Amino acid sequence: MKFSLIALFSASALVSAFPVADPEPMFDERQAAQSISDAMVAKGKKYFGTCTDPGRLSAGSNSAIIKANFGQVTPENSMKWDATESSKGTFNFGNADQTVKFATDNNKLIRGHTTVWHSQLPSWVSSIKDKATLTSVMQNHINTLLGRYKGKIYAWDVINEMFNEDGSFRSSVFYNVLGEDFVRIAFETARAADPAAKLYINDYNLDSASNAKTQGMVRNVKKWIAAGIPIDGIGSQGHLTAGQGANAPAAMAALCGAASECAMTEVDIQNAQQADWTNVVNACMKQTNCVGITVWGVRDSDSWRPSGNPLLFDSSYKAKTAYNTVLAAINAA
Ligand code: 9MR
Repeated sequence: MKFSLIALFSASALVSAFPVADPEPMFDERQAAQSISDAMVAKGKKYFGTCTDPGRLSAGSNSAIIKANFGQVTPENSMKWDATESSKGTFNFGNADQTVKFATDNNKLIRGHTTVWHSQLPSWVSSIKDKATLTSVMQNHINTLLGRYKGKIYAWDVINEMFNEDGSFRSSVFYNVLGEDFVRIAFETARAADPAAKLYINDYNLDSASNAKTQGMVRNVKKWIAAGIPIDGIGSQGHLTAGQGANAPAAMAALCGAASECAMTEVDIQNAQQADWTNVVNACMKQTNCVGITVWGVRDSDSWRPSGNPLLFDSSYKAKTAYNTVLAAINAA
């Protein structure tokens, strides 16, 4: 008796010394009624996805929500150059491996993001001045990333954000040292490294068909594909603000007409009206070669730009009206 009282006391002392987090809400309370990814697949699309990474996966209800409601993940930061090869030839795949493991364990498609990008690029790369060095550095980086996950990645964003707003080529170490040829080098290397992966060129502000940037993307991708460069798809990131969804269907029609497939890759909508979400869904549903939509995060408060609550789940991980609007638009398509 004495012993068990002590045990009881020590157990409660332990509890108060190390308070455990409040139990998570019941599954039914926080989950939306139907998976938007299953709804997409039922309509012939491949997925509805979100970005994530280990820090998110181990926090709150993110894993549970991704498992239940999404069918694809994009590593938000863990596959970027600064995360994977911060010094030349020394690779770090800790977080990327964990994200890939979560996705494959849970049957989620993966969009690899991203190999050639001017941002989050270590200075040892951006300071390279000669063609031969930069070519071999790009080839080694692409080979190492695509090789490591060969056969596990549905699509790679091989090149990210290479256009200016006027449709010309952005000044970056890649363009400045190699000229337009960096596009060929990147895609040919990627194709050889993982022949099964769909190879994408990805960008933002492709949200209206009349944007010079959208037109520059369309014109150049058609030209590159005609020249034999192995580009499979165009990704439109879709970082939108209220009202912009209205232009999405025509923009996707233009982009999807330039490559064998297309996708909306990083969607978030600040201060969205419900019509914006409906329009975004329709923009993909109306193009037979649009394979899927990815939102850039699970809950509003974890967004890279949380103001204007741009995502589908609120800060308490509850599915928002936006989630149900998306679901209804998919089911109605
Ligand atoms: O969401 C990402 C954020 O956590 C990073 O700090 C940021 C750094 O540039 O990148 C964000 O993701 C970007 C994506 O990789 C490419 N398109 C724009 C996204 C939002 O900035």
